[in-house]
Amino acid sequence: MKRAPYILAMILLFVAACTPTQPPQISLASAPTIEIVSPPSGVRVVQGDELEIETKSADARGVDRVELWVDDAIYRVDEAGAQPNYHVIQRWRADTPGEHKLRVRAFNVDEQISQPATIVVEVLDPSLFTATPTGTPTPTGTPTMTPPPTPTATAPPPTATPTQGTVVPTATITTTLTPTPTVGTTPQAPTGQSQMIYIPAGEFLMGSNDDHVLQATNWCGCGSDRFVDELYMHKVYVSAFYIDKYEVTNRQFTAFANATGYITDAEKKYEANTWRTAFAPGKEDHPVVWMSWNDANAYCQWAGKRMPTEAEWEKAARGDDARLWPWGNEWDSARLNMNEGMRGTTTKVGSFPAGASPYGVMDMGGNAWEWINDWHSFTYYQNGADRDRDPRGPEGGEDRVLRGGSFNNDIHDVRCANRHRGGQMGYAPDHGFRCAKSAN
Ligand SMILES: [Ca+2]
Ligand SMILES: [Ca+2]
Repeated sequence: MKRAPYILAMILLFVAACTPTQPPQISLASAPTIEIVSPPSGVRVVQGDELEIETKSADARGVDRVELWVDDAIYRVDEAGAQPNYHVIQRWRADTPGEHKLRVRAFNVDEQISQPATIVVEVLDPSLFTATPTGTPTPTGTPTMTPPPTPTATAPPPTATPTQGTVVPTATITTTLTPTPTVGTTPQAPTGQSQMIYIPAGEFLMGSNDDHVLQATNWCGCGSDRFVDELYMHKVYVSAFYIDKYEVTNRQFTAFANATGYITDAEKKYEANTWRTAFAPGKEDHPVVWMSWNDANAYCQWAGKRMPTEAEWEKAARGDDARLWPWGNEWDSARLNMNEGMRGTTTKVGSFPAGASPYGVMDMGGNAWEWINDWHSFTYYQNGADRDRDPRGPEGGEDRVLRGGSFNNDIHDVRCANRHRGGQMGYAPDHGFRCAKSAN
């Protein structure tokens, strides 16, 4: 039977000749894209400075994460959480003088990888700038070296504008002083006012146990590194506080912007998309999105409130029985706005009363991600000395926390215990917030 392989080969050749070859661009075109918006390649920084690397990535199926590589070693990874368009500002400390190659690449939810975007950064020895003038020209003679780009991350976060003093008293806060759950009641559409819900003092179970993390990892089909920051479940005492019943809406943010002239981080960067472009007619009572942590902080201060701590947010979302989602432990995608609903956008706040938390707080799962006051740390649940009583997060960090998932996200992202993170100047089409207030 020597002829059989020969005949088979002829058939294959014939089929190959008749079948048009697939152009390789097909697979490339379906991969995510990424670009480095700033700094430009060739930028010079002084050793010890932090450099901000701003990237934009896109993929129709959702960008899953962005990796920053420095000189062929991975430096950091940012979770995008299935964003069609992901904007992130990563920071790199320039500790070693010389030329460094910085590369970023994006992964989509199907683990397809973008072509990397690369820049070269020159890190300058600080002694060049501290040396006493000797009258001789500096070796390089480039006067542009002296003012290195100062990372704006070290600038203090914008505080409420000077008009705050006159504005605050007019902020309308109707506080619902009902400590009893209001589950199942028809949500009252906010009309520029902000209802708050009282969360009584007491302990609750914060974080996840190993089973929860394993379950989330299985749903996700990803690595458990995405969930290990939820470990371990621990008892936390939280003093009484109020939290907004709804995410802050376009209507409310408009009142703030009109009263103060506040410009969001996305607007400062002349983004094509901002909260204003997302605010289509009819979306007055949708959560305001494209928000950065700074934007959320400025609004909450203006409203005479503050951002919630991570412990406050999680307690308001899941009560004291360690449930997975605000309504309980039975998955039901009809109880919230997440990606199984295929909406691709926000919904009016309070549209899912069956998804209310035990205290009656709305949209704690899905709709918009919510910025949290605290810095993010992977180990804070494990090693914070004061974590068990009104924890306020680590003293500092690179990222702030986001909670709750959005219309873009999956079953594992919208769990009450899920923690997400982002630089405080970063924003995205599904990043919003709500405010809180201490009860005393
Ligand atoms: Ca939400
Ligand atoms: Ca997470």
